[in-house]
Amino acid sequence: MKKAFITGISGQDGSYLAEYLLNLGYEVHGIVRRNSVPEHQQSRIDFHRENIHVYYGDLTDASGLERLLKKIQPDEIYNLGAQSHVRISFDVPNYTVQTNALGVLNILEAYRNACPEAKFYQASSSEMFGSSVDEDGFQRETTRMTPVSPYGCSKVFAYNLVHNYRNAYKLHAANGILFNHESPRRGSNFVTNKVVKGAVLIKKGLAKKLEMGNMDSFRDWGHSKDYVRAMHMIINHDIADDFVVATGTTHSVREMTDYVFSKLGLDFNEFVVQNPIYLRPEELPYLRGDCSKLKKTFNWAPEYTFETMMDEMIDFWMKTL
Ligand code: G4F
Repeated sequence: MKKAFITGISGQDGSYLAEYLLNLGYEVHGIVRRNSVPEHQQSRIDFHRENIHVYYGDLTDASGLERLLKKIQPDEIYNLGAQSHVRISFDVPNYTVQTNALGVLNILEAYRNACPEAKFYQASSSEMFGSSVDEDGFQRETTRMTPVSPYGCSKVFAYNLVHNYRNAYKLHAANGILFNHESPRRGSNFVTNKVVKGAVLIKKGLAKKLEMGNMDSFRDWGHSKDYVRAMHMIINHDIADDFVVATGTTHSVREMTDYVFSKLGLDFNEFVVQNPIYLRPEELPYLRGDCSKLKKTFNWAPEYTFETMMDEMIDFWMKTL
């Protein structure tokens, strides 16, 4: 039985990855941060609580990470833990860098000292590309990285550290460069789930308006379930390498909002208002990923389309609220 260790196990991706690996017969271990409301801490993994080994841990706590990795001796380490909200990274830049950049240094050191035979996956992000787009309108593994947020800068630092540890210490450390990925489990302060939840509240007469930030940026939105399959392929590749995971299609926030409200028989123009608190000091205007390398290497293809993913989220909130 293979053993996996997941940081960020209680997040959207961590919970889907834990389920995916349990179904493959893995023994799954993961860390959660201490939270003053314990009920909020593990809600996404409650269903599997009896099958998952959960420990308190934090990427900023180097000695705790090393102690756990020495004890567990995992075959695969997935580093999905992060301060993952881009706008909030402008409010808490120091914390974001401590967790997303120096936290990766901590877990790479723990990995090198405790279980160097294991394989390592780093959750890298399309936010690293920032304002760079290739001439054909895509971002890919070779696109220049010019991040435009403390979050993006922290992820570039971590991405480069993974290269350095791979080369310097001959570790099997890989980067998945994931474009935006969503699901009903997405935090409702990220734009897709915020829009779906807000529109359903309006549809049910429980809210009158929805406050948003910039509606003119474009994102390449895929489904988290499709992307955790890619993570498992990437970590298990013979060679530790870097792969873009994306759908290759892009939509503006405005188009996405229009799709959701229209599905519910509403005109978003009547309900959506801009509130400057949701604007970012610097915006990343356009993302569209080219994942040819991933497709060619693993024959990976997403099962969800933009529409089936958004429909699943609408169904979820219609049933939940
Ligand atoms: O949903 P978002 O907050 O995602 P963002 O900033 O693209 O980051 C996500 O994807 C990255 C991959 O590229 C991940 F690395 C990262 O961890 C995270 O998962 O915002 C998407 C777009 C932005 O342009 C934002 O300005 O939606 C725009 N937006 C407009 N109104 C809003 C809102 N975003 C949020 N969160 N809330 C709004 O009210």
